[in-house]
Amino acid sequence: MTTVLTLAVLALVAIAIWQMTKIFELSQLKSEHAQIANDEDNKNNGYLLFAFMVFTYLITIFCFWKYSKFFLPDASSAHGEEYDYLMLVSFVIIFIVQFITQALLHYFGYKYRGKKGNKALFYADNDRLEFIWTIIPVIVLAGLILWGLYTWTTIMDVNDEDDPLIVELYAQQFNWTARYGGNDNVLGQANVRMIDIDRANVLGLDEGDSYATDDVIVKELHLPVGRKVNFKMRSQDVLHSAYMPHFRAQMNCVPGMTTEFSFTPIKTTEQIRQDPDVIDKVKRTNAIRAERAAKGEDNSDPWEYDYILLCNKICGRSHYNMQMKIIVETQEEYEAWIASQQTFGQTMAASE
Ligand SMILES: [Cu+2]
Repeated sequence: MTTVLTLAVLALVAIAIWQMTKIFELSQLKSEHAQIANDEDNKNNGYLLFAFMVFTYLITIFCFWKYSKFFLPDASSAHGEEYDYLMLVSFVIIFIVQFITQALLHYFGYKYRGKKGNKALFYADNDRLEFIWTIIPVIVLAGLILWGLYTWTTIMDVNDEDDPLIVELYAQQFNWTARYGGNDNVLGQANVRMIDIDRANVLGLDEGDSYATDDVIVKELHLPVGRKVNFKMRSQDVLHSAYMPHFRAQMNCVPGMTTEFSFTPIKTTEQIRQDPDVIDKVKRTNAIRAERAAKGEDNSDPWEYDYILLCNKICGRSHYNMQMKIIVETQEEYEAWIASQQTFGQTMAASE
């Protein structure tokens, strides 16, 4: 690393000296070798401008064609649809505007390139033109911002309407733990100071709190489809971020406080696996894995598509692997699963 930095510094110093000598030469005003652009240079630069525009358009089209298969599938949460739509409309507008303005910019750069004897036209102002190019962006941007603010406040409104399932997401370097409120759907009090690893009280639940006794602590997040979930996020050590891309959900987990996010899953894991884009992605991935298996390499087991909770704040060395599987299932499947889990009270009793 030090070697790279030293080389970089040396290279930069060399460039600085080279540039300084050039400035010095230019200041000498030797007309023969003066580095002032002539008609030929201007023409070349004009063509290069055009070429650059074609290049940016082509690379954009190429990237869409080649990489759009890596996009996330359609949103699996109720609010996600609106969120995606807002994003799509914003991008379409940006694309149209950038297409027109970049074309004009590069075309005029070419058309009015420097030519000997050419004189710039002095054009004071045009009120109507200025009015048009001010008022249109004002209306479009105001519309987008208002719509965005409305969507934002709707998404960020965490309330207790519609009997939401209460789930705690607990972040620590470098894993996730989930906690359900149990039969009463109320989370018991908890604090990092009450963590007792020896007695398996990994989340620091208050053993004296009757609400905590029936809490269920798990390493895999199960959610019933169609029911609103209110997440309460905590962190044990540093800033983490609970990121559930398929549900268009993300919320920071901050040590010393509880943050919240709420969404309703609308597609089960089984349903998302039937999505054509997902089927295609699984096929491609498993083709790579089959190749690996043939060569006897690691990481070659067939892969199944799953929802996932990721950490989206670089929180330390193993941040990249801080994840938890999310399973969205029917109400019956969910009930069967939660009933098969041990409660906090049972775990504590077992550790006595
Ligand atoms: Cu993290």
